[in-house]
Amino acid sequence: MKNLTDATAAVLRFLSSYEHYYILSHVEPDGDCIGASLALESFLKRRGKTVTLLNEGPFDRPEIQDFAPRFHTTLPQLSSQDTCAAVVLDCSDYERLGKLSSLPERLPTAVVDHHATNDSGGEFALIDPTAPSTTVLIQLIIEAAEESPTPEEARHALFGLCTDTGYFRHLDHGSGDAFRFAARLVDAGASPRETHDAIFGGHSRASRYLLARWLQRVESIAEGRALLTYQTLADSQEFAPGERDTGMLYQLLLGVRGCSVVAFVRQENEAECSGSLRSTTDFDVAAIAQLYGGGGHKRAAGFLTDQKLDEVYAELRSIIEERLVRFETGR
Ligand SMILES: [Mn+2]
Repeated sequence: MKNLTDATAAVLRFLSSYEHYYILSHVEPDGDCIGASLALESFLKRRGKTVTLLNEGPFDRPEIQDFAPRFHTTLPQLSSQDTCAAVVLDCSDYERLGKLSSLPERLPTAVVDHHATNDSGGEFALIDPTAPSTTVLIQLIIEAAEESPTPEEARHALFGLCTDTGYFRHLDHGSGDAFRFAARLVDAGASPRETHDAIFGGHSRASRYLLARWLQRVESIAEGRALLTYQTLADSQEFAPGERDTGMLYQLLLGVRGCSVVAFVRQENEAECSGSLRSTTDFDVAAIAQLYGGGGHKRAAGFLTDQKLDEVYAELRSIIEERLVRFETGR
């Protein structure tokens, strides 16, 4: 990670300067932005501040659903604007705040983030694309105040760190920092076992049957180097209320010997299909998502299209097959 001493001190100064803080984070929240929001809320409160947590939602992911009642989903009425400020977490640009995106423009704002595409400058920006999670940056702020996180803060921070690193599975050589941050959180009262259960447990039985359906349909292309599957509208109706553990699908399929690319197409409604792609090599799935107006990262990308399910599935199959051959022969 970068040397963040000055940026951390500046944000800490910002967090001392106002009475009330609005903490905002990206739509479709995940464990990192929720964990970062909750850890920061606790830290500010014990320093005598008041806090409003904001996130548009939806709180679809099972591991964060219990926290949903603590978040306001719509713009608050600002009363004493002079003593209020905003902190935007885990969010590469304000558009990703959804309906709440106008709030930071009306208030003094600090930004804490680890997205490479975040170009927010400003005096109060703590941004490090090499940080494994936003919660690690919140931890830095707490530790810079010469305080240890409370057990509650440590739990929320480890929850975020484990979410964004896939419980450390996505970390590669040179990621010792993540473990040093984690070690201090465990010393401060967080439990790796409870964190694992919180992130990976709690699924409905129907979600396991849906997983079985996806697995039964898996099709192998390019001699098993890519695996494809899909979900129809009828599946969604059969396995309502539709909790989807696609993370487990990717993990199971990418764990198949020889497989390095996974594609999943889902019929969202009568008019639209979504596609999700994962890769474990330099094979660029974002470039494929972009063909459908989507995007993402080289190894994880997605898109939404108005093409029919069988159409987009067949098309995706031949695009992946063709590109995999080109990728492997280096042409
Ligand atoms: Mn994050």
